[in-house]
Amino acid sequence: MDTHNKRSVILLGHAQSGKTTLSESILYFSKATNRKGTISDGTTVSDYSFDEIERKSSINAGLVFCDYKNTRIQIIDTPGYADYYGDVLSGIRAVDAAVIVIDAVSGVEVGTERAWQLLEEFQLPCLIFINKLEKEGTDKNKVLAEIKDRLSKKAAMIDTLDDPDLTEAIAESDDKMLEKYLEGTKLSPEELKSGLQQGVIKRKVFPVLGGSALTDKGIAELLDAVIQCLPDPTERPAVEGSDPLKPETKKEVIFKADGPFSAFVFKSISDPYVGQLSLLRIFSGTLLSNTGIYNINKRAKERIGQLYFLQGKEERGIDSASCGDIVAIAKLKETVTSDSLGDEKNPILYSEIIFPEPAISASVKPKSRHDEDKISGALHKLSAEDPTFKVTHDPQTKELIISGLGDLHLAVMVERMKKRFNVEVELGTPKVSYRETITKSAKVQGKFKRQSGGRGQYGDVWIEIEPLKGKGFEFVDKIFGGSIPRNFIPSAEKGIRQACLEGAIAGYPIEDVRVTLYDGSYHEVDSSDMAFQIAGAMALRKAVLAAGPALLEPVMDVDITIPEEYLGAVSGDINSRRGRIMGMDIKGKLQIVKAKVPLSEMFTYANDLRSFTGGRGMYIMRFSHYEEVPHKIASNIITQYQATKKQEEE
Ligand SMILES: Nc1nc2c(ncn2[C@@H]2O[C@H](COP(=O)(O)OP(=O)(O)OP(=O)(O)O)[C@@H](O)[C@H]2O)c(=O)[nH]1
Ligand SMILES: [Mg+2]
Repeated sequence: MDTHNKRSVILLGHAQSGKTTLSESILYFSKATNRKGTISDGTTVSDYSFDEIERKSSINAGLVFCDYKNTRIQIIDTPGYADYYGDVLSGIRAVDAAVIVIDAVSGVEVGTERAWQLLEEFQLPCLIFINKLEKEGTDKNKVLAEIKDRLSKKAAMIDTLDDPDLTEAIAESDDKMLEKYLEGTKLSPEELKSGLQQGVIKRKVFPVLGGSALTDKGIAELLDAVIQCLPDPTERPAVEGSDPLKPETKKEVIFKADGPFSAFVFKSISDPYVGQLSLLRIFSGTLLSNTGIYNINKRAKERIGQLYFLQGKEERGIDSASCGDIVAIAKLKETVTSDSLGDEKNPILYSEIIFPEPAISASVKPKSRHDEDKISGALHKLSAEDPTFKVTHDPQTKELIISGLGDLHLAVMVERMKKRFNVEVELGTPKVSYRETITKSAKVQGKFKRQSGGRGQYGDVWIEIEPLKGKGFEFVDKIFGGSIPRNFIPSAEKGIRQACLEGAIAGYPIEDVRVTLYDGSYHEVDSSDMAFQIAGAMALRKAVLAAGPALLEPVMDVDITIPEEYLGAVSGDINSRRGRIMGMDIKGKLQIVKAKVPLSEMFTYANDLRSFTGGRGMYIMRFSHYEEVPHKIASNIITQYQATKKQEEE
């Protein structure tokens, strides 16, 4: 296929607006398939995985393509739910343009706005498709008005080119035309047509079309608009590349099939039959099957086998691929998502995909003891496929923790564990990693003395403990005059450090203390390394109890983005979680609330925020600092710990 006859689009929009059905309708209409699948039967080309069929909603990006009017159109169908946003961020890096799908009944929704912001960020051109218009009572003009109000004034229906708004928008995209237009000269249909494509590419015009993916209405017009208004791979907006040796030096990518090879790996999937598949977008040059490539990030050459076009789950082998193509390669050894591939002599490095930080965490436990070994292997495989899904081991609480973008995301991973790896797990609220500390100084003695036939044990230390805010732990040796022989001082220190790890009041590590060893005594025969370790540990536990012990908890920085009308609800809720509001920011029509909130109060926040903002609120969270737990809450934690400890001892 000639480079000028290629188009690539990503379908974006709110969940359930009809993106997958639209991709299915396009495939059927363009005769890429001879039977139209449906969401209700679970037979669409794009939503082929077991969990997508079960949930009747996309979870991963689906790649499909068709040939229509001598043009190859490659489509990435993305999931609309925010929990699966990772694939939207990868997919956007592979295409030249987008189609935003809007449900005619619901109009512009949160997911529509999110898609709009993303396109603005990447400066990609787009068409807008109002879907479900066969439904009674829907009105495309009403939706258009909403689009103009909430997305852009430059949105216009393009069924006729004489809409005054459209003419104006087109004229504004070109200085010459604008001059003519302002002089009152009418633009010719040819001028309008060519001006339209330039206007769309420059994001000065956003063509709006309408139809129904369910009844295949408006699909012909949509495909015509994709061909006429959207850029081919050589006309697309610039892609930023850099020199790998001098990352500050920007490098221009020249989009042509006979130029040097340059491509970006935007996603990896594991296929049950062919194994690992790397998905890449070729920006320049040509690649042949069964040759080699150069990975710029790894500075390594790799052999490649067969190249494929993907039609949903089906891999179609091809001999070569070139500028503008989105293709899959099996079993690359070194290459991972976000790597750049290219010419060793003239390498272009593309920037890494920036994924959102996980918003929600849960602890995982296998339902059966036998699965304990399998669980972490399975989780690591899942997280290798999905950069927004993370697995960590908390050394403090000894729990395995999974984190993702929302509760749906975690639930999907639990299902995959079961279906793909045959491991059943239970999710729980993660334990909080508290710390113990002290609030004042104390001097105590730790004395360990045992006489049990034969050789006895004797160790005796005096220590002072003081608060040392934010400094962790410090040990000071102030033994003068040999009250403890020098070789036993490291023993006492070891015992003290060990006791710090185990905690004195609730089993959490002790931090922010200075311990000074200043006196003690010893026995010629009975003193030993072990006896001084025990004496040190005893002294420390006693000292903490005497020094006004306190519990510290992790406090998080939380940035909450919401429409203004939820400001009151969000602030009230933050207060009820023992949080403090630190400031506000405005981002377009949205409000960002910046707060500090204890982690222990944030475990259900993803769900709570979603429910009281009707899905319109978003937040990000990162660790800020440790802070003292209020007395009442602390004493509950301590009592609980003492009770379980007693139980364990009995
Ligand atoms: N009446 C009507 N229903 C439609 C139309 N298009 C899609 N639907 C229905 O809307 C629901 C969602 O359709 P999908 O194609 O899965 O929507 P989606 O945008 O891919 O959804 P996510 O992948 O979850 O973001 C399904 O029940 C479809 O049958 C349409 O044109 N008219
Ligand atoms: Mg879908």
